[in-house]
Order: sequence, then C-alpha cells, then structure tokens
Amino acid sequence: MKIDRIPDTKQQWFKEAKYGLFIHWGLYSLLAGEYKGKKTDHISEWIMNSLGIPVEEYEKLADQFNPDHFNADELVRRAKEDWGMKYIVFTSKHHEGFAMYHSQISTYNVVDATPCHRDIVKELADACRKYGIKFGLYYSQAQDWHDPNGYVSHAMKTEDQLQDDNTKKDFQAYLDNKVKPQLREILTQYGEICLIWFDTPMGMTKDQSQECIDLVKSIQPNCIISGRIGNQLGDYMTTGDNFIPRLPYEGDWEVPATMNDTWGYNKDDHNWKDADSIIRLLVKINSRGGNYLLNIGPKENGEIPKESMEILDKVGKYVTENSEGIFATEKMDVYPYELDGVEFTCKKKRLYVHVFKPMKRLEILNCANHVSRAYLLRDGRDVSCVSEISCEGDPCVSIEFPRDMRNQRNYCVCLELEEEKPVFEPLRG
Ligand code: H79
Repeated sequence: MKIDRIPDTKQQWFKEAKYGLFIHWGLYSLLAGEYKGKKTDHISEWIMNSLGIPVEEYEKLADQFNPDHFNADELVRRAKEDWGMKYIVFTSKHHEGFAMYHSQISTYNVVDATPCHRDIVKELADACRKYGIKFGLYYSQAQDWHDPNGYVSHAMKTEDQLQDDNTKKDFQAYLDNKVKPQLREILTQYGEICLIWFDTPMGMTKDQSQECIDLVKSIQPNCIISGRIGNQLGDYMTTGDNFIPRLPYEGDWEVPATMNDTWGYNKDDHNWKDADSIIRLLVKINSRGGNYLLNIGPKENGEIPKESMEILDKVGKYVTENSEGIFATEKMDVYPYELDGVEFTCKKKRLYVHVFKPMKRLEILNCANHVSRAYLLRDGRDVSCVSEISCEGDPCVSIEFPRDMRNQRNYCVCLELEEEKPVFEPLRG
C-alpha cells in the first residue's frame, strides 16, 4: 500500500531517542510458557489464546500474582544510567485483557484482583519521573480476550471455539466501555505519558482508530501514537516485530524487538541473541533513522531474567561509551552497501564509523568527504585518516586504526567533516 504522508511525531525527544526499553509483564508471565503440563510453541504472552485456556480459568492466575522481586526504581535506574536508554514502554494491558494498573473500569486489574495490590504502572511512572526518562504505555486496543466484545485471534482456534467469532461482537461497545475509559485512566492517573503503544488493529475501522487518537490527544496533546493504531493513522511507523526495513524510510519509525523469541517470560526460551548482535542491530537501525525498542519479560516474581540483564549491560557499555555516535544522529541519506563489520551514523558535519570486527585499516570507498579530524569516541584519541582518490580514480576516505585497537571490536571513530553531510558518490572509474 502506498503511504501518502511522511510519519512525523513532531516530538524531538522521539527523533533523538534511538534506544528504548519495552517491558512485557502480565498474567502470562506466571505461566512462563506452560499450562497444566502443556508448553506453548509460540510467543508466551499468547498462551491463553494458543492453548485455548478458558477465561474463568485464566482469570485465577491473578490470585497468585505477588511479585516480591519487582523493583521499579532499580529497573528504571539501570535502564537510564547503565543501559543508556531514553524511553520505557510498559504493557498496561496486553491482549489477555488484564490491567497492570489500578483501573476503576474493571476489577480485572493488578490492584483489585491480586494479593499484592500494587499499581505497577504507578511504580514505573514514579521511577521514570525520578530518573528523568520518558515513560510510555502499551495498550492492546483491539484484541481483548477477557472482554466478551474484544477481538480474539482466530489463527489458533479449533472449530468448537469459533463461537468467539469476531463478527458477532459489538466491538464498538467494547471500545466505548473499556478501551476509551481505560485510556482516559492511564492518561490522567500517571502524569506525562510520552506515547501509547497500540498493537494489532485487526478489524478496526478508520473512524475507530481515529476515535482512540482523538481521545489520547484531547488529554495529552504531545502523547505519540504508535503505528499500530491502524489505518495508517499513527504518528510514526512501527515495523513488524523484529523486522528491520529493507528499504530506506522517510520520517519517524521504530523497531520493536526481542532478545530471544518471546515477549512475555518463557522459562524454556534460551535462544538469546548475543550482545554483539544486539549492538550491531541498534546501530544498523539508528543508521537508517529508526529507534530500537528492545524488550525484557520479567518473571512471575518480578525478577528480570539474568540473561537479558547481561546482554543489556554489555550493550549499555557500548551505548554509554559511544553515545555521541548514537543519540540525536540523523538518518544517512545515502546508505553504502553492507560493509563487513562496519556501520555508519551521522550528524551535522560528523560521520561516525562503528567498528564491529578487528581491523587494521578501513577504506570507505565512494566517500567524497574531507575529514578535518578523526578520533575515538571512547577516549578522544586521534586516529589517522586521509581523504584520497583510489587507484581507480574514485573518492575514498581511509582510516588507519591505532595499533592497540586493531584486535578489538565494538568501538566508534568520529570523523569531523568539512562538509555538512556525508557525501557518497558512485564509482566513476
Ligand atoms: O506484544 C507483542 C506481541 O504479543 C504482539 N506484538 C508484540 C509487540 C503481537 N501480536 N500479534 N503478534 C505479535 C503476531 C501474532 C502472530 C500470530 Fe500467533 C500468529 C498470532 C496467531 C498466529 C503467534 C503464533 C501467536 C500465536 C501463534
């Protein structure tokens, strides 16, 4: 489908943010991918749907929700200070329909229906305010497997479960009686909400998407709407889950991503990406102008899986040491073909060369810029760099990496350019 407008959040913080934390936590986290001895093969927050767990049974999970180990303050502090992230998005209500905050609309919420009586959204909102990091909320506006009029996904349904047929539902009643009142709650009870992360619009009409947007903006005009409000009405483009666009995109966009193969916690999912791959993905996305929203799935007791903490610590080291080459960078206009072990980001008069494999020397062929100075972001040390004409007669910028860096990976060299922007020219030879 042709996009007739360039997605624009009009929010400078989002354009500069580049890296955020997604948190998927709900009743599904208690099951951790397994119900009554049956394991789900799919993303674990879908377990109610995938295994066809009846509402009355699933609801009972709330009786056991008592997350002694959840510490919002510590989590948010780490996201901000150690991991270098600029925003946090938390699941206020996922497809299961359970509110992770104190809702007056439905007692199916974390304060009224659980023994812990804790308002998790409030805990996170307070911590985000304390540490000065943007706070946004995921809200499943179309699917709600708890409300009789919320949409369900049929992909996993058996014949006898098809009484849930979406066409028989009064979706508008669900929108008016649950979604809108709950959006109003999350936008009035917790201070500034930087964005609402809508998901899976399914059969929503353009008017229904617009009604949600109008409500959000009437309460918090600066609150950004994610692309998955549907009908191409979002303020920015949300790519497919874990999907990096193959073509350049204009405007604001974001990749929601996991470190393993699930969003909610799954005790059997050990398919973790390594930190080097995550760093590379982050920079690749930033280079193309996007934000990377990277997910963690806390356990039943609120603990963050240690594997994800270890990855985030390592990525965080790269991000904080090289923050200048990540945050507030601009989309590369021309994107050179994939180079082995290198990604570029840029800003006015700066080209950042992110180095992901040991290298002695790098020739940036086709780069026609004049470099006035080159230095390591890590410690400010000068790096030798010349603008040349290659043997074939084409422009080229050549970098000689310092001797002690040649067996290292994951560092970034800043090239100060005489020109406003990186200039890449096709081969002439
Ligand atoms: O919140 C996370 C996911 O739960 C949500 N979006 C991210 C951010 C999401 N909703 N839908 N999907 C992702 C894709 C759904 C794929 C499906 Fe299936 C294929 C639904 C039914 C068939 C995966 C496989 C889930 C059940 C079986």
